[in-house]
Amino acid sequence: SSESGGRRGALIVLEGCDKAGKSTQCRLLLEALKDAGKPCHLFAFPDRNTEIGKVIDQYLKCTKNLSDEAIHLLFSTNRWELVPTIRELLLNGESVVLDRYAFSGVAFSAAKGTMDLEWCMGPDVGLPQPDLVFFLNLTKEAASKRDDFGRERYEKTEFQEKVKSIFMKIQDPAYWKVIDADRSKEEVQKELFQLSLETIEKSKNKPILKLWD
Ligand code: NYM
Ligand code: MG
Repeated sequence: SSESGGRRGALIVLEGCDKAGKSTQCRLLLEALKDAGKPCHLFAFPDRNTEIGKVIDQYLKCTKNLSDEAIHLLFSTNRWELVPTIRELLLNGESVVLDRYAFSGVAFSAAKGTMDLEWCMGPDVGLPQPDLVFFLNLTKEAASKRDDFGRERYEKTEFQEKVKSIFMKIQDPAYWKVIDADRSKEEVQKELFQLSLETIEKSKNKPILKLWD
């Protein structure tokens, strides 16, 4: 189908701090959409299976050190390497659900305080713009009741607070929806599913826009 005329799928992103329940909700959302007869695919960023993804995995596990700039660019490249696949699916009428995207890229990097926001956004300018971003918002109190952080880089309460404040700064009301993630997983799932169905309907005849362009 053509870029402007065809009936495309929707690009739906789940974002949030660590422990917000993104991966669980992504899985549940995919199942629900499939059960509703909506063709869809799930990808997670970072995609740790590619060559670049393997380097990112080592960095996150602290078995490899890289400069803040270098790892930032690798996270972005890890998205760009999947763009042809994502575009093809969307133009083929299939929806794509992403567990994290460029917003995590900017929020986690800018929270370090060594790179400014604009610089962080640069490499991701022009990525396919999501039709909907769910920001799974967990209060500090609710977060503290969940399982402890793992041992990966960035998994510290104080750092996560900085990350959250940057997420709030870069949100665009055109596609950003804050979801109360303090509720049960069933309640959250129901809301994500309903909003996703609406977005899939509304996006069908819209062109794919470019992020931060
Ligand atoms: N992360 C994720 C970044 O720092 N930049 C990015 O561009 C992306 C996509 O990687 N703490 C961080 C956020 C997480 C970590 O993500 C691993 P996950 O979803 O736990 O695999
Ligand atoms: Mg994690």
